Amino acid sequence: AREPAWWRDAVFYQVYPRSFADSDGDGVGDLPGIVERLPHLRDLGVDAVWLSPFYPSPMADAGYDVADPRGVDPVFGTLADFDRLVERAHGLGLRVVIDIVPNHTSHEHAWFRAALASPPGSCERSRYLFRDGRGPDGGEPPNDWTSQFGGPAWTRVREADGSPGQWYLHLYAPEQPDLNWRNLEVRSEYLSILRHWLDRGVDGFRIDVAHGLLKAVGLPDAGAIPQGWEGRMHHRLPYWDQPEVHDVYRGWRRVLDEYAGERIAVAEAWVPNPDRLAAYTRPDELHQAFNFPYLMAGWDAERIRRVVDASLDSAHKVGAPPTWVLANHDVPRAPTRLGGLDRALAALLFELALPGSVYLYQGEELGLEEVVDLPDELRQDPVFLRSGGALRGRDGCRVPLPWSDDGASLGFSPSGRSWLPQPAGWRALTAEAQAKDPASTLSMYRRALRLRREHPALGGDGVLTWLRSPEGTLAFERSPGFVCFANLTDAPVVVPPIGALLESSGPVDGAPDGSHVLPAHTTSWWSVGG
Ligand code: TEU
Repeated sequence: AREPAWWRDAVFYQVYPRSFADSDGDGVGDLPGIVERLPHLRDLGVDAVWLSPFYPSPMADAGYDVADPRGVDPVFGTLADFDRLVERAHGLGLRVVIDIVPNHTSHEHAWFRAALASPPGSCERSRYLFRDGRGPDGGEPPNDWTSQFGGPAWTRVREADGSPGQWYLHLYAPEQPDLNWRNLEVRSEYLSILRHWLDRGVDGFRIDVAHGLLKAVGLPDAGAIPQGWEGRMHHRLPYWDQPEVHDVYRGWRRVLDEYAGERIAVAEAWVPNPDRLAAYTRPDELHQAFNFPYLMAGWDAERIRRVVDASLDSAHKVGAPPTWVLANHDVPRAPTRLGGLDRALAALLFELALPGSVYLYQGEELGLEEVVDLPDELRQDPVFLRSGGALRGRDGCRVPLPWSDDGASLGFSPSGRSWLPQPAGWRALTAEAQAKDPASTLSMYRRALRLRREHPALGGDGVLTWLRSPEGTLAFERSPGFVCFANLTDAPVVVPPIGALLESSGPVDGAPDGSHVLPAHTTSWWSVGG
């Protein structure tokens, strides 16, 4: 039988460059720092690294405001550093996926500067979404859309003569003007950007805000927005998930397929409806989409089971591998979000046993919690800054990693500097300390990833069979000979004598009759039959 393509069951590890490892002592992580720490990823046992943006940027949104999509920001290093990173990663058997940000550019991108310097109606303006305002003198925004970071999604510019002029759309910060994907120059520019990085050897792309590129014709008002993730399940906002966005990805897929070695793309699409999400992964579009419905399911047996079933069903319909994700640089760290490290580790073992592909976020292998007590004056996230502090924002999951006992920044930087302070408790959680302790979170991750790679039932993106299990628990079987049993309740449960214990996120006690007791909030893996 043919081996399944590498990405169908791959484990990806997200590196957030500014917080991973610093090589030059400025307190901000960089590409040479990542190169030095690649052996950590090899030892962890992941298949691929996904790098968040490292492009030249004024950093209004931590680099998701890209001023030059073909370069490397000096704070992160040089293009030569990037080439070395790809070469070294490949040498260690790790693939490299990079972030691509097509929904918007930085306001300092050459195109946006040209748009500001050009008159309404010009070709330069038509690469973005400039519109006249409503109301007397055009003083009101063109429609009712709001920014994801709060406030109107429109900012008014001054025209060349100094008079108040048109408005431009920004679904995120004002420093992130949205591109006009009905402009053919925008489309060909991004194909050229893809080729630029494919030619440098990257194995794929993570597409930022993949569901946002196309806006409904005429930019109609959004009206009342249904509340909550579930509420938007059957609703379509005029700026998210427009059907025409799929044409863009058909074009991208043709470019990816021109390159040898299965280059892939994964959509960051916050689409609550599993079928509409899976549409991004039809055979002639992207390879994967982040499974945010799974992330949003929390730690609830019924909800998780429903999401798993819906995800597998939608994925199988389009022939794509499902993905599973518990953490990234935008959401509170899993132990905090789910209500404890025990739950986060149980959730991790659960997702690693599911068919398909898994995305990990740096620091989850160390069991890091959300840092909730960062001083306000150090916070940099526009979510925090633009809400005047009302929202805490995403800095708490972006604190630099603790590597060793070395210096004030726990091995993060040779100077001991760190752009955000690390909690004192992280001294006990360094990668170095955990590597020596078989009972540590890191050791469990390593064992689990090795087992996932070696166990014949755990590869591929095949099927699972649910087993009957007590309320508040989830049990499934994968063939040949593997059972995953998760206890999501607050009390221990008895697992019948099903086989030999392979791994567990908590201590499992055996009883004389061959059954086992699984503590609250624990997942275990079993070898059965044969
Ligand atoms: O995020 C897209 C997104 O919509 C959310 O995850 C966003 O972070 C949240 O709504 C804010 O409250 C992507 C990136 O992952 C994120 O870091 C960027 O800020 C955003 O796009 C804009 O590029």
